[in-house]
Amino acid sequence: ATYYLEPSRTFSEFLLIPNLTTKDCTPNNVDLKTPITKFKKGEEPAISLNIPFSSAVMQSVSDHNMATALARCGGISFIFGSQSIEDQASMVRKVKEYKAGFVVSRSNLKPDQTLQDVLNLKEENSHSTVAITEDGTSSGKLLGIVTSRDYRLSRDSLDKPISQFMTPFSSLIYGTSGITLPEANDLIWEKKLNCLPIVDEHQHLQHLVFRKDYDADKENPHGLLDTNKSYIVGAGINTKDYKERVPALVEAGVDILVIDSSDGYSEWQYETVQYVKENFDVKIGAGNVVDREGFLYLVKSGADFVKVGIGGGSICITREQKGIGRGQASALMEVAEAREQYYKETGIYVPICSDGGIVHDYHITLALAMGADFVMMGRYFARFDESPTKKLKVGNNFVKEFWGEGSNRARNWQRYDTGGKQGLIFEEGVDSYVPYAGTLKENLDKTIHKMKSTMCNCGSTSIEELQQNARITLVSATSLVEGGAHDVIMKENGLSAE
Ligand code: MZP
Repeated sequence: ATYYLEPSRTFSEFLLIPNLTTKDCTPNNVDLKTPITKFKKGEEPAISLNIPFSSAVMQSVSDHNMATALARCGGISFIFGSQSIEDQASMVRKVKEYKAGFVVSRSNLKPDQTLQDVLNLKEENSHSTVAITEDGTSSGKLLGIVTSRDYRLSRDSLDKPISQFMTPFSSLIYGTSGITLPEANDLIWEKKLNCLPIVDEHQHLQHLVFRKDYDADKENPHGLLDTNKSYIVGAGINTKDYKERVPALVEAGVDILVIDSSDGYSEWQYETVQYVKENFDVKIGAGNVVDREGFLYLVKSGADFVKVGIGGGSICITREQKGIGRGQASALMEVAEAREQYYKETGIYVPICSDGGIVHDYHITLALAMGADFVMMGRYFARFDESPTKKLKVGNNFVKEFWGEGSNRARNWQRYDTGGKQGLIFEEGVDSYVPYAGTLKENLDKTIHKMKSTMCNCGSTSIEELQQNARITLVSATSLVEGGAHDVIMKENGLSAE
């Protein structure tokens, strides 16, 4: 055997040491744009993200709703592959066909219809909003709109008349066809509207522009209005049925694939990447690996990015069950070093994704500083309204369900298959709850602000600068205690002053 006698490390064992912060190094000047597909030195990557976030290839995390919400914020979801090919392709299609507003003439909706009727229509037509008009036609007087926010309403709201949930309009502006998004936004402010209906030359409703659409669009180069482009979306595949699954996903418009596996250092992955590269014009990532050898092997197969991490996921029990894996920070540092060497030797930059084990927001910044180009997270996204799972009340707390792909509930045996009997023979993941945390956008904004602020402390206004300049220190167990509140009586512990 070969021995690695240095212990493998996790993110919590490291801290960043501040560098000089110059006056122009402010959070507003920090750019989080990042490549996710390989590119030659001096060239642009085919796909990059505006924020280095991807949501995990998991049933309890990444469906079409999560994918559109995250793409609007500048990140990407990889829609889970542990479902039928048709269902997965249909989710991809929903993201690609997603429209900001719904043309009501097709629906004949009346204000006394229930919220459930409207949500069903919205879902069927891949629209974010439904407009309700007086006579149920697109040229009729606009009474109000129903937006995705309504998903947060309790289940008993679903039978109530739709009129209770509509956002009323103060007025309808005509002649808005061909208008640009910034112009639309100016009108919204000027006329004090909740949103602006965009109509065509026949005064038929095309889109509804909200203030938040404008912000999201500014952040996302794949925005819908002005350009007619669709949101970017990824999908997970496996090394078993890829010859049937990949054509269906490509047909549905997927932008990028990733092979979803707990251990990617295998000939099955090599063959799958080669097959996709030879037969389709679609990007593909591979993984997961935890060392230099695994990384180079997948790069040789033609992978556009490589995913790093075994056993660090919050719901993962692979290390306990099989005794394989590596501390996430150690795995990432070794793979990042191999990537830098490969870049120097060949002039080809292969992005790496740090997958799993992110617990605190600063872990994301650390992962980037250690060489990741983007992170993949499950637990983080599972907590939000947009994840596909049920929100429940347990005791006094709201929670959302979150289960691993290797749990009995997901039964994603292809992710763990090592060429034996088909089916899940033992579990490598658990079924759990995570604390409910609200909407994706509000949480993401906070996380991003923290990251930008940390990057300023480190004197960096881009991920590339952070990777080059970061100074990272290992911390002792006792300095971890020093890092939290200590030697004070916390007020929430029940003591109150007289
Ligand atoms: P986390 O962000 O929740 O810590 O980790 C999410 C990652 O855990 C996923 O992207 C995937 O790589 C991994 N995962 C998913 N299911 C399992 C399992 O059942 C798992 N063991 O390890």
